[in-house]
Amino acid sequence: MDAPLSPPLFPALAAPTGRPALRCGPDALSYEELARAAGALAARIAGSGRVAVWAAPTARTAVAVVAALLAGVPAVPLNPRSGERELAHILGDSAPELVLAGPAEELPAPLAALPRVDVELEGAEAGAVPPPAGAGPESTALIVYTSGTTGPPKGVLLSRRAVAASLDALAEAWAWTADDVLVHGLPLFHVHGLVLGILGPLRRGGEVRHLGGFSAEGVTRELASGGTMLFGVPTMYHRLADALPGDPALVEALSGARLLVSGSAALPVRDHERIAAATGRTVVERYGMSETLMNTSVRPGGPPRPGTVGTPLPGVEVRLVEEDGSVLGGSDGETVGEVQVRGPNLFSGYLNRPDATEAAFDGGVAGGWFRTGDMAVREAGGTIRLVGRKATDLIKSGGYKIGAGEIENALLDHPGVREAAVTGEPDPDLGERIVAWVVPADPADPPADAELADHVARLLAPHKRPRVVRLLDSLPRNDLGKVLKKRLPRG
Ligand code: MCA
Ligand code: AMP
Repeated sequence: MDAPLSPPLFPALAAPTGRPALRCGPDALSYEELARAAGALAARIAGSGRVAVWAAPTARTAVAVVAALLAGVPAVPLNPRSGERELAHILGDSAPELVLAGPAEELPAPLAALPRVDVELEGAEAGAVPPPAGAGPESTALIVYTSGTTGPPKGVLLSRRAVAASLDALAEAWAWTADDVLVHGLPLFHVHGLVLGILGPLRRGGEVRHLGGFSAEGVTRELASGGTMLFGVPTMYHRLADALPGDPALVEALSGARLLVSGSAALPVRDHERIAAATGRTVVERYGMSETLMNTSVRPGGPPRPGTVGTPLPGVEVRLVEEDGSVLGGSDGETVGEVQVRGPNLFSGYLNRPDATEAAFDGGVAGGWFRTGDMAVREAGGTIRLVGRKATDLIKSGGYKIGAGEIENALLDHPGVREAAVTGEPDPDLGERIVAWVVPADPADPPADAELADHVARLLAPHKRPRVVRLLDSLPRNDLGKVLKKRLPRG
């Protein structure tokens, strides 16, 4: 018997109207126009294997991803600033058959070797959308790459079921409807900007306005002209909080929004307070992960809970597990356990990494509980407060998750570097900044800080570059030669 076909991810595209769907810079598409553009592209790529999407912050990226989903073809969003090593890894691992990109985009060498399909904003006939041949709820919708502590990033397989379940749970928790107009300037190659920020409003039949890039002016302009919701990472809210005192138009714009949502990292209580004091609005925090999509959220309209990530979303089970494996029962607000998650929002595994998939679940995949690596306490009423991470080798900078090992390997490839260790240290803007501890090959002629930053940006991505470089004569190591990062001198 054939597997059941997936219900449509975008009901509003099945019987499209002239309502606005998407706006980014000069490009604006109604649902009718989106159905035509994405439908025409879906018809071209239907039946192909995975497609890579050059995920520039443009309307064409949204059209490309929607087209892949309509065609039932897995999409691999690529950071257009990926360095050569990162890009080579992702292409080698995910083996896309095609690359979808705007006609004006210049693609780097390894991508130029793939057949390319230009993403156009004008489509031919309405109703050209083919049924997604064989795409059931468990079919892969997206493959999103995420860093681990060591080694290159892993491809997270997100099914159509997971995407639909998570977006619908958020809709219920936030009363998110077709009347909402979402504003954001997030990158479009991760879950936050792409799944929540583009697919979210389109699944609801509402509108998204992407800023092209984040700026306080863009936020002001779009919220003041009909935007109802804002999504951002804490760095963006920090920058808005900094701007508020001198910017009455921004104050008015944020005050008028229905919902301000922060996620991807912790929003410091001080920024919560600065925004609430200036605008009267409480920023709502939600907690998720590439592998789990969204797990918990503070509920709008409830008591403000700065510093917490709220309660589990509908359909999501969350438990806290202590070091000895026992499941925490109470809500004492003190006992710390690892956050483990079960529900329809979970990923289907890491691409080509059955070992890593098995290890990511408590007792293996069969148990169903995904180990997030985040440490938390449970407060009265079941509210989760995140207090840290199990792995100190994962850095969250600007809302991006970055593995220390990946950067160390890149640094060691520089001829001027003999030894390298990478840590994160607190940063008021980025949350954490990447610090490279380097033993130079030639102490008399160490590489310049900017040279090392450029080297990492070129191999991996600009957001993975060290913001600070500290030179040492040697790295502190134990008897077995393992680097003792806790013993690095404080900056
Ligand atoms: C700087 N640049 C360079 C170099 N230095 N380029 C090449 N080589 C260099 N050495 C360029 C950058 O590309 C960029 O260009 C500009 O200079 C500034 O870069 P940077 O300093 O890194 O940016 P920033 O101003 O610090 O960015 C802050 C930010 C950004 C806008 C908040 O960090 C951001 O977009 N964060 C979002 C992260 C996110 O979406 N995370 C979601 C994953 P240009 O100015 O032209 O761009 S987490 C997730 O999905 C889970 C599920 C969740 O819970 O949400
Ligand atoms: P990523 O793997 O890039 O998807 O990042 C997921 C990680 O981001 C989670 O495991 C958390 O550590 C962190 N995160 C996401 N949302 C929040 C939040 N609201 N508060 C604190 N940390 C968060």
